[in-house]
Amino acid sequence: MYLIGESLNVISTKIGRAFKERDPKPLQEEALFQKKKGMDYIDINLGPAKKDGHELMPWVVQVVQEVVQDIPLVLDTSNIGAIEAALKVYKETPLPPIINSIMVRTARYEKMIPLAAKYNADVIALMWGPDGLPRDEHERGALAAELMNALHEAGVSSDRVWIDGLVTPVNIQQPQLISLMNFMADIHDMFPGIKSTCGLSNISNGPPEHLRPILNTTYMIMLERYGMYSVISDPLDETLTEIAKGGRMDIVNVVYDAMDAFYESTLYDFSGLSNELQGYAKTANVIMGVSLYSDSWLEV
Ligand code: THG
Repeated sequence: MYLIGESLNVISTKIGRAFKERDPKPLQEEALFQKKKGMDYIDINLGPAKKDGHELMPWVVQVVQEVVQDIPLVLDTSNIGAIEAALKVYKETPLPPIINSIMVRTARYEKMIPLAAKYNADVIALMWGPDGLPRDEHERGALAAELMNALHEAGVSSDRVWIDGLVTPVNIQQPQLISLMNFMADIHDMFPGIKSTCGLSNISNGPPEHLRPILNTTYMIMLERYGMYSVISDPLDETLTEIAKGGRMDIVNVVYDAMDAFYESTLYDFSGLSNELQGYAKTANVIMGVSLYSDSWLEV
């Protein structure tokens, strides 16, 4: 599982201030920190950046590339001009940069796809359509077909595309999490060679802060079983990173057992497990809708 660090992000107070004051130091420290933590890519998230994105994004890219040359960057903003300005100054990395993201809206993708072709960038194809969030895996599939068709026509091959089926918060849209798993099960057959990613931490947007890591990690394990290629994740979460790199098979196996019980409609008796492992089994059950979500799901 490849990891894309999420925390070079305008919503962090420290990073937001550094963006505004054009202070390179916190950004370079963050980039070096993410490298040390084993991130394979660094997501540079400006948010909408409507006013000055076209100046800010290339500046941030240059500042980060002064200290980290071997990690490819993910350009995360809805400001198309900002993305093009950054691609113009981008210093070549062993793997290409990624445009984050192209939505399934004609007027936008017609402008963005040529950028990917011109600058040889990979793209994240976000399954966000004209009506917003797709309702189920069939709508996700239809959106993917439309966007992939446009990408292929422009000469962007499937292996340059990272499909993002959209992760939603567990406390308000739990059924969508199953829909995303079903979508992941099909997408790699629909478009051989395609890559995939997602904003993993979206799942725990809302639940209490201290419970976010177990939700993020459990869902990552579930998605990886369906072929998820990468996740945008929190570099501070060491257990998550360890599992992404192949460690903690004890946790992985418990989540798999909970999934198998769900698909076989049997009851998973995890009472003999350690407290830690029981927590992962309970969390898997909440994600699959076997148990109802509440902020105290680990205690029941
Ligand atoms: N898909 C794609 N790109 C994305 C997303 C996606 N980019 C943005 C987002 N979703 C993924 N990145 C984040 C970054 C931070 C958080 C969640 C997702 C987050 N941060 C903490 C918070 O808000 O509480 C901490 C912020 C802080 O440091 O203060 O939750 O879905 N393609």
